[in-house]
Amino acid sequence: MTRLIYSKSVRLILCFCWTSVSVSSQNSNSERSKEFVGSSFFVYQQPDYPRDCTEVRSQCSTNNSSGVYLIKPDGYREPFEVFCDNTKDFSGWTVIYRIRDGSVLFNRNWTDYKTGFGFLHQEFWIGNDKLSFLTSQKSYELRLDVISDAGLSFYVSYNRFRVGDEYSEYKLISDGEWNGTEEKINQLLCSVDKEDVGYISPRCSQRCFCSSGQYVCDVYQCSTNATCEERNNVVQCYCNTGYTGDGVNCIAISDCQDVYDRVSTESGIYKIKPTTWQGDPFDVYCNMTDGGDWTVFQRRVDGSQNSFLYWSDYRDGFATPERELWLGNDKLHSVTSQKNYELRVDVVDRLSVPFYAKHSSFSISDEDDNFTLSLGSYSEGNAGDNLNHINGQPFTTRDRDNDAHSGINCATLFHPYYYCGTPCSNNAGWWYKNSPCSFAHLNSPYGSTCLRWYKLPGEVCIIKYTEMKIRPT
Ligand SMILES: *[C@@H]1O[C@H](CO)[C@@H](O)[C@H](O)[C@H]1NC(C)=O
Ligand SMILES: *[C@@H]1O[C@H](CO)[C@@H](O)[C@H](O)[C@H]1NC(C)=O
Ligand SMILES: *[C@@H]1O[C@H](CO)[C@@H](O)[C@H](O)[C@H]1NC(C)=O
Ligand SMILES: *[C@@H]1O[C@H](CO)[C@@H](O)[C@H](O)[C@H]1NC(C)=O
Ligand SMILES: *[C@@H]1O[C@H](CO)[C@@H](O)[C@H](O)[C@H]1NC(C)=O
Ligand SMILES: *[C@@H]1O[C@H](CO)[C@@H](O)[C@H](O)[C@H]1NC(C)=O
Ligand SMILES: *[C@@H]1O[C@H](CO)[C@@H](O)[C@H](O)[C@H]1NC(C)=O
Ligand SMILES: [Ca+2]
Repeated sequence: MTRLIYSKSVRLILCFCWTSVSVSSQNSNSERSKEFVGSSFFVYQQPDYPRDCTEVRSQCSTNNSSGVYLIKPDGYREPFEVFCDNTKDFSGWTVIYRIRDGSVLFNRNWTDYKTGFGFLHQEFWIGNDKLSFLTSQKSYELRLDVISDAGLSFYVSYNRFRVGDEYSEYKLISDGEWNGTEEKINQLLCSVDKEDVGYISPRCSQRCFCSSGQYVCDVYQCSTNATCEERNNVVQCYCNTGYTGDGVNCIAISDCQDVYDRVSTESGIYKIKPTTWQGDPFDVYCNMTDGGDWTVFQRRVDGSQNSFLYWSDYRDGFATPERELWLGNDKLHSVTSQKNYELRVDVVDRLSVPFYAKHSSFSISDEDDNFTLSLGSYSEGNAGDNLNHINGQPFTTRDRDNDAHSGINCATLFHPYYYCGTPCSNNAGWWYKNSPCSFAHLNSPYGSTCLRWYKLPGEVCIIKYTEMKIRPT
């Protein structure tokens, strides 16, 4: 930790010290000055006003002294007077502000700051409107000179300085860097500005704040899972998507329990990154009812998504988290390999009567093991246990028959006189066994009698809605 002390006595002295801020065009070989290279100094371009003090200096002047000159920045309606400082750094500085003796009041309203006030030879503010036009022309360097009457004299410079227009409320626009003495400007702000203002340096290397008149800095470093950037005008470390924290410490959001605990208790779509997941964070729907924490991996609502799909589709997932979805067996495996999860299945019949079933544990193995289902016992609900039958079964799709039904692929099995007298085909990926392939067919075609939960009391023939989700126990 670096501790820099700026004593209160210096703060008082600052009130009487001499400060000025000036801007200078960084590129003295600008297009415009090149026009004059090789010109005779008899050329006198009266209507062509210099656009800043750098141009004043390069316009064949016979007198290079500091003083008041007329300039007219691009786009500004008329020329106006500025004070050009030609004493420092080989000159060309346009002075935008000076405080010297307290003769001019600086506590003023917006309009005054917009138009400018004071006297160019004494104390003044050039005016935000002029400053905006002036600094929009080229790349400008800002230099702040401070001389205390104790003899302390220093300056800080900023290598790209620009002020926006009135619509932006004259926002300070800059992607530049303070040169070397960044500390100094902050010490100043600490002295004259309000206390306890946190400040993070542009590259997120330091965090500083004012504490009882002392300027204190900490080492500040982004987590490897965070990025230093500006959001809503605030530069700091921000955790990458899929992580949460203050930017210095970021922890992965590994499932909807982490979302509930650290991000939000609202149901919706969130990015998660299970600890064993090598890829980018991915979207899941978190259902925060029934105590929260539920990571949804299957839902049917309207048949908008065809689910008669292939091994790779079921492996990678399909459809959209907010409507119909299959999260994907790879992702489901990576989520369920982190903690112990329980399962909840919701089934709504065609008369809109809701049923549910819970199992005490749920996980699936990886692709090498064909996403085999490991299910705990039926623990709660009113929909009945239709899943224990398929516990321990690998996953089957139309193109990968891993079921226990010899000679038949349950994923494509046709039932001529099946439930409710209407023929249908399973036509879905699932953990099938043998005869019957399964008592639950939650991925089968929407609207057909094959989309089914066998032991559902009441109206069994058509299911309107299903959702399968897990949460840590
Ligand atoms: C004014 O400054 C320019 C650029 O530094 C220099 O070439 C010129 O000789 C100076 N003129 C006088 C009168 O000092
Ligand atoms: C330069 O201008 C200043 C005031 O603008 C004047 O006092 C000074 O005499 C001038 N010098 C020359 C060499 O013209
Ligand atoms: C701003 O202050 C000036 C005096 O400094 C005054 O004339 C002017 O009316 C004020 N404008 C507003 C909008 O308050
Ligand atoms: C900072 O100032 C020094 C000396 O004035 C200069 O050599 C250096 O290039 C400057 N660095 C930046 C980033 O402006
Ligand atoms: C960043 O995330 C990875 C993967 O989640 C994790 O292994 C690592 O420890 C994290 N780094 C830090 C500094 O937290
Ligand atoms: C969330 O889960 C509840 C049951 O816990 C279910 O009734 C509801 O339909 C689900 N909501 C969404 C939007 O998935
Ligand atoms: C996975 O299924 C394939 C055929 O789809 C089979 O060849 C392979 O042996 C199965 N793997 C395991 C571990 O059962
Ligand atoms: Ca088979």
